[in-house]
Amino acid sequence: MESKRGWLKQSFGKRLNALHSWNAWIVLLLTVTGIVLSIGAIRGDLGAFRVTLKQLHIYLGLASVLLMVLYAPMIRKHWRQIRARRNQRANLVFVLALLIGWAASGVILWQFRHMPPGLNNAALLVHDLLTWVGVPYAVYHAISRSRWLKRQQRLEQAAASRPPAAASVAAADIAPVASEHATAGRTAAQAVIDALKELPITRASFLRLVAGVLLVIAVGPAFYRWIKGAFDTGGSSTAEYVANDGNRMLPPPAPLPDSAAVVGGGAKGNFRIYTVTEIPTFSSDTWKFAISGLVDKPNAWNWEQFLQMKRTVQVSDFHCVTGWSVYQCTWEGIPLKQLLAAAGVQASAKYVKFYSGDKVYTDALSLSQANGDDIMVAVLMDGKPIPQQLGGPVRLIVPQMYAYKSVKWLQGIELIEKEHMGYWEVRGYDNDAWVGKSNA
Ligand SMILES: Nc1nc2c(c(=O)[nH]1)N[C@H]1C(S)=C(S)[C@@H](COP(=O)(O)O)O[C@H]1N2
Ligand SMILES: [Mo]
Repeated sequence: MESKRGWLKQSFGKRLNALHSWNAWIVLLLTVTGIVLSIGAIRGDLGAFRVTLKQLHIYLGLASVLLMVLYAPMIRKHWRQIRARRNQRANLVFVLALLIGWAASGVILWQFRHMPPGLNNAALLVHDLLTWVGVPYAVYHAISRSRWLKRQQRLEQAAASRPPAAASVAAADIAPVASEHATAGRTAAQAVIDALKELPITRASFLRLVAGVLLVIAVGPAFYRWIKGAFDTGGSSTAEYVANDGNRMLPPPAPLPDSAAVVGGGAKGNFRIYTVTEIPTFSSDTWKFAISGLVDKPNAWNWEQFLQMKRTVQVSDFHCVTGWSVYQCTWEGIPLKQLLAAAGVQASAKYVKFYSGDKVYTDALSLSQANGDDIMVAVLMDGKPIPQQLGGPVRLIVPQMYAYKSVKWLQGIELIEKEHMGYWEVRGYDNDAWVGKSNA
């Protein structure tokens, strides 16, 4: 309350300046934390840091909302103040649109558990798009409004308003008693010269232009690639992963009729490739799959033996906890239920632990979760062998849970008695990963 009164006691201009610089700092910090969050590398060694960083990013976002709340009662007066400055008005509208868009999509992503996956997907797209546009704009804004550039502009204005000293001295020297005709001629000639001396654009606006062009060159290509991927719902990058698969698994798995016909109609959307290690490469010469632990019949398979197990086909959606989804994937594989039944789960077993061939990533389900009908040890997607980027040759699919449960490069299943916390769960993700189930 005290500080609120203090805030209102300040002059309008002072408050405006304070909001402006707070906003600048918070946008800068949001940019840095946001960009670091989007870097794949921090999924590895810095995994736990990632969860903390996301929390920090959310707090900063809330601070940005608070600034907008403080600014709201001032907006009318501010708008009137800058009535004559079209650039400033345009800047204000643009910046407010950016901040509101970031905040609205950010709140959805923050509260993803209470939101339908489709909305999360849209929010992530908007959040990313605004970042691609807004961050270069903020950099441009910072450069073009920098003190240094402002000083350049002032110097130029001062120079322009000064009389051309050299020219008048010269005129006085050469023609101390000029005829009227000569004076008129001289004035006309000087006007031509003066016009030639006038720069078509000022130095300051030239520097602004250079900064703008450099920024477009710097981010343009990456932005274009992002746009192409983000708005392509036909899974073109998925097709690319299939075409460039580094795994050598022979023979390739022969798809069942439903799989070959792609009964789901083809996955809608693109997967983002996530890994906490280098992407591993597998060959059927050495690849093995095993189920062990508290089971009556532990078993290990090589690729050829593994392919002899009975498979089924299912169509399901795939949701990542960071907001993106891929819809209607046609998966073919061995239902986990079937594997568990064949292995003979012992009464003491309570959890099913999954091991990735990357030797780092693990996750687990309770036995009752693991017996869900749609949980699959998948070998094909949309009729094609799962490529290494997407977790092939074999990955787990748990459609109704966030995809951090869907272990890529699955090679081991172990029945255990005590609960196991997976890679991301240890680093702060919720062990309860049901999609859309809100748990406050
Ligand atoms: N081995 C392994 N499995 C993993 C992950 C991983 O990093 N390593 N990431 C998980 C997460 S968080 C998601 S969203 C999905 C991503 O699958 P994709 O890379 O095929 O899109 O894989 C899950 N399984
Ligand atoms: Mo994820």
